[in-house]
Amino acid sequence: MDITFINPGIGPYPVNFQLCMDLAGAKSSHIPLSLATLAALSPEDARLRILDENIETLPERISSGIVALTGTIMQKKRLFELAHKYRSPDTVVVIGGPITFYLPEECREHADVVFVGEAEETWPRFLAKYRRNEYAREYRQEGFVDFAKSPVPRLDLLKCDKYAAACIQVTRGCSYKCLYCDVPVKYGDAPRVKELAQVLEEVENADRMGFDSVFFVDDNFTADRQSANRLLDALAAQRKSLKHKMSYYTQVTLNVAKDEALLARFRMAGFERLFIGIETFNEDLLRALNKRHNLEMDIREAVARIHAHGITVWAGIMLGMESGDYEELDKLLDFIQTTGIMPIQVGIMQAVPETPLYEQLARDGALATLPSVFGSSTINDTGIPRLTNIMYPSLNDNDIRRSAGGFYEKLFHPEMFAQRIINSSRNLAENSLQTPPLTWRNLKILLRATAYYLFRAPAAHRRMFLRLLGAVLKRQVVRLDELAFSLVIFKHFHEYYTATAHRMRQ
Ligand code: B12
Ligand code: SF4
Repeated sequence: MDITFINPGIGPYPVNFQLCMDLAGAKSSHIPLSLATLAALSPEDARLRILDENIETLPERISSGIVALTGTIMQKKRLFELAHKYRSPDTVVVIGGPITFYLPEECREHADVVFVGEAEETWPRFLAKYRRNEYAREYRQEGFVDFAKSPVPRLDLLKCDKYAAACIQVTRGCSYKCLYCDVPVKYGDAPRVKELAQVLEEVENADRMGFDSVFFVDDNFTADRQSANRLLDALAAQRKSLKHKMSYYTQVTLNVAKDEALLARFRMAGFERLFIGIETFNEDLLRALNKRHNLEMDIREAVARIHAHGITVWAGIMLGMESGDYEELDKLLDFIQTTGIMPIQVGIMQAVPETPLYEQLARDGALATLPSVFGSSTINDTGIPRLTNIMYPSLNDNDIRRSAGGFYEKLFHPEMFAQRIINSSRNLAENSLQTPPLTWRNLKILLRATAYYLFRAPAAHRRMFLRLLGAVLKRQVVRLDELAFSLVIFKHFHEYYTATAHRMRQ
């Protein structure tokens, strides 16, 4: 049995860092974890290969066996092109991944078999049937799989040196019910957790394959607080036995700030960054979105506390949650600047099918029909024809475009960015005792970034770089590892959001 797993190419998006991979010394930011997991679920005697168009050129033809494509909605166009290209009497094309949740019919038109949902149970079932040539057209996971049975992903089949970071998934599901979020719907509201020993084995694998950076891809890493504590202690204990000085990051909720012991554990385990859906500083909106866990303590204090543990706060920010919000954009900008959070995903709210928000807006007749555009303005497969599927009574698309475009430009203006780094470092600096030594890899990144900013970047960016260098000399910025990282990602954010702002104005 021949199986070729394929991750279709994708353009730049806010958090795939595609426009700064040259500085990071990689081709793509993260490994395609789903494909490495599916490979581990395939029979031992199968001939397997994983191809990722984001790091390599795909073959013109695949003459036999199974071509297994993964994809998100943003990959739709390329995904379907590849499905057509490889479909033949001797090749069975199958499609799975997040896209099939929302567009199963469209996927069915382009593939021989479609998988909806988690595939730990359905993939082996399909392969057994495939051997006997009696497989179904669709495999749909009913309920949720026993996540403890998800196997150790086959990193050995990936070209690991082409990626900046490995991915490991520890939990699935989240017990909060933010109005706009599809995670509780798709993965359940009772978090399922992988065995601790397996997670440690996955970290060892990543280390062995040469990674020094791991994204724990859980939607809410601390959804099961007890297991999270146990894992963090185990990761801290494991550090010494690893070849690389691992740097970790993940996604959590803002209320982790209430638990100083938990934050200390994150730091001891080697977590450098936490991605948090801050969304807005407007408390009424947070309540309306059922995101009360962001209000369990003062937001500014919560951010400062996380920073004080030497951990950078990466933030998701949502615009356009109600008509009045656009007038508040200057206040939002001030909030972002003074807290020193690093906004990495800034998008206009859209309603994702099956979420409580979607149901509510559908009932109110406030939904525009945009079949495959939802999630946030940054989740779409059609450029930006309309910015949101939510119809606001007092805002039209042009207002949104103007306000959001201007906001992006200010937010990622070099001077604003530099000031933000200095502001966030104020608190990080307090914890300079825990400052990790600059690794050889970070040093190389810093050198590459230095060469870029001095010799190739626009003049305003060079000035930003020199200002930050001055801040290092004055010891306003002490975390050189984080500075290297920020300088790298600025290139991506600036290019991405400036281009988006430009498109919005057209
Ligand atoms: C890690 C991650 C990333 C990483 C790495 C992406 C990568 N290299 O693939 C980074 C940070 C780069 C990223 C970026 C973005 N991401 Co992202 N990301 C995730 C996250 C948190 C985890 C994905 C993961 O690895 N899961 C673990 C694996 C094992 O699970 P899985 O992918 O679901 O695969 C299982 C099944 O789906 C199925 N399956 C998957 N593929 C296939 C294929 C076949 C043939 C079969 C049979 C089965 C199958 O089997 C697997 C095992 O059960 C998900 C959220 C989530 N909970 O899944 C969002 C998610 C995939 N991302 C999303 C988005 C929107 C983005 C961004 C556009 C965000 C932004 N605005 O910039 C960008 C751009 C996307 C890109 N690929 O470049 C959306 C996709 C929406 C959609 N419905 O299509 C998700 C679902 C988040 C959400 N809830 O909205 N992302
Ligand atoms: S937004 Fe985050 S906290 Fe809210 S339900 Fe989704 S995963 Fe959970």
